[in-house]
Formats: sequence, structure tokens, C-alpha cells
Amino acid sequence: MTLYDPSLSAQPPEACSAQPTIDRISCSNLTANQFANCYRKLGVPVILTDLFNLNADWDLDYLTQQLGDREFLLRYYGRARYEQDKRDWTSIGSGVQTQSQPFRTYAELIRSGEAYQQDIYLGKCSLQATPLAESEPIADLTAQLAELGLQQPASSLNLWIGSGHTECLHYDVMDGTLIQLHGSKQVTLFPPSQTANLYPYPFYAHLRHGLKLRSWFSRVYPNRPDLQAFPKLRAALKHRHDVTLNPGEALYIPAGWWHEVTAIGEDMVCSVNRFWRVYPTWRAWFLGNRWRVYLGTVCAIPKTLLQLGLALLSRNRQQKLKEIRQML
Ligand SMILES: O=C(O)CCC(=O)C(=O)O
Repeated sequence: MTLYDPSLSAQPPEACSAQPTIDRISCSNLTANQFANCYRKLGVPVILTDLFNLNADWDLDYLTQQLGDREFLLRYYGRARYEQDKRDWTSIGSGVQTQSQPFRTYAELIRSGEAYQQDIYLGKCSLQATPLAESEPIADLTAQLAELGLQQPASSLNLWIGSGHTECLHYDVMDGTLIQLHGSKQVTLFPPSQTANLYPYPFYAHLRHGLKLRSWFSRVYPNRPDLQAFPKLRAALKHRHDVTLNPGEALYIPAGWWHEVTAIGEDMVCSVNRFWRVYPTWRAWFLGNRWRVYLGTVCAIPKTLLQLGLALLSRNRQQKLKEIRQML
């Protein structure tokens, strides 16, 4: 039952119940109590609008001016992987091949189209210790999120910059806020109840692949469903939500919710995200998806220790250690 018209983007629900669509609500109309009772306690996603004013467009020129020669770990995904059956993948997320580059060099890769063609992504790189951390929109949104009760971060603010990249279907063990700064993103969501129908990599895959492959990623393509290979996906698709996230908006993604995030178009798209301690804590305790991650992480220990040993013996020690740190 919809308690109000979400397209109005203005009023929060008067009472909480399962929403058939993802709400889009202006922060100025939402109190910390409403946010806690209708979204955080129930683990329900919501799009928050009017979080901050963008005094400067976070376009490529602005980002280059702010980030210049600072080094970031770029992920080299390669477009060919999306033609493959995901069951054949041996790396995913930050487990793919990476290379440290100055932002200025990455900006050139975006301008020349190479970042798009080769799907090179600046994913989950800390914003801390960059001038952007002190910028007005970041200060505004930090204050606004704190007013909504998001006061216990579980991570720093992270930058996600690229063109045409799809961050494949996965979930996180913390609550997250994905905040859009330039360009738009298409986000596909599924509730945690659909985990078995989304065919995640098994947790014991970590024994063989360490943290290069992750049991919190799905083996299906939600936009190209292969119902013969993955028949239970048909049931999951009934629970699918699609939203578009525009500059100035933030998507609250509760822990355990599956999400696939695609940058729209071939131009540069920039977001930041932050993870939060799950509130209330019991929601985390009852989240089966969280326990799968812990099991997988334990299984990854032997392989990760081996990779660490090899990194220490390698001539390229610093780079290898950085790659391992990024995977953790
Ligand atoms: O924006 C992206 O590419 C991925 C972001 C994400 O997965 C998240 O915020 O949890």
C-alpha cells in the first residue's frame, strides 16, 4: 500500500508499511525519528533529496583541479568480462587488476574515452586527506546526515568515479549512503530475502580465490536474466526495484540489500559513499547475509596470508601490499 505519492518527493509517510516503490523524500521534510522508524529500523531503502547545495559542478575539470597529482588505485575491469558467464569469473570488485595512477592521468583516460572502452574505474578510494573532504557540499551533507541520525560512520567517505561502469550486483554488511555529485546512476535493488534466488558465489569459493572473488556478489546479470541456468531468478525479479540517482540525491542502502549500480551514459559520473554502523544492532544480528560474509572471510584467510607472503618477497612490494590492502 502506498501511503503517499512518491512522485511528489515531498512528504514522508504518515505511518510505516512495506512500500512497493522506493520513496524519494526531501530531507527538509524528514525528521530523525521518521527516518529511524520508517527506514533504518525496518531496513528499507530511501532516496534523500536536498541534502546539499552543489556550489561547484564536480565535473572533470573541477576534480582535476582539486585532486591533481594525488595517486588513486584504479581498477582495470575490461569490457569483455561482461560478455562472459559470471560463473567463469575468478576476480570481482576490488579483486580485479589494479594500478596506482595520479588523478590527472585518470582524467586523461576518461577524456580520451579509454576509461570507458576498457572499463577503468576509480572505485572506493578514500576522499579523506584531499581538498574535497573540506568542500562545502561534503560539509553540508555530513551535517544533514547527522541530523537524520547517521552519526556513526563505519568508513571514510569514498570516491567512485568512472564512465559507463557497472558495479555488479552485490550487497554490503553495513548500511550505506550513495551520494550523487555529477552525472546520474541507475541502481537496481533486491531485498535480502532474495539472496538464494540471486545465486551468490558460495562462501567456500574464498578457499580457492581468497578475496579476489566475493561471496557477496551475485552470479546473475539482472538485465540479461538467463532463466535456464538460474531458474530461481524469476522469483527474485518480482522483488526488483529500479531507481535513478541524480546529482544532489543520496540513496540509503540498508545492510544486506542487493544493489547493482550503473553510471548512465559515456561521460564521467562521480559519487561518494559512506558506510554506517547498522542501527539498531539487532538488525545486523538477524541478517543472514552478514554471516555469509563472515564465513567467506574466514575461508579467505589462508589464501590471503599466502598472497601477503608473496607480496613481501616481491620486488614490487609496495604496490602489491597496496593492492592487498585495497581488497580487505
Ligand atoms: O557507485 C558505485 O559504483 C558502487 C557504489 C556501491 O556499491 C555502494 O555505495 O555500496
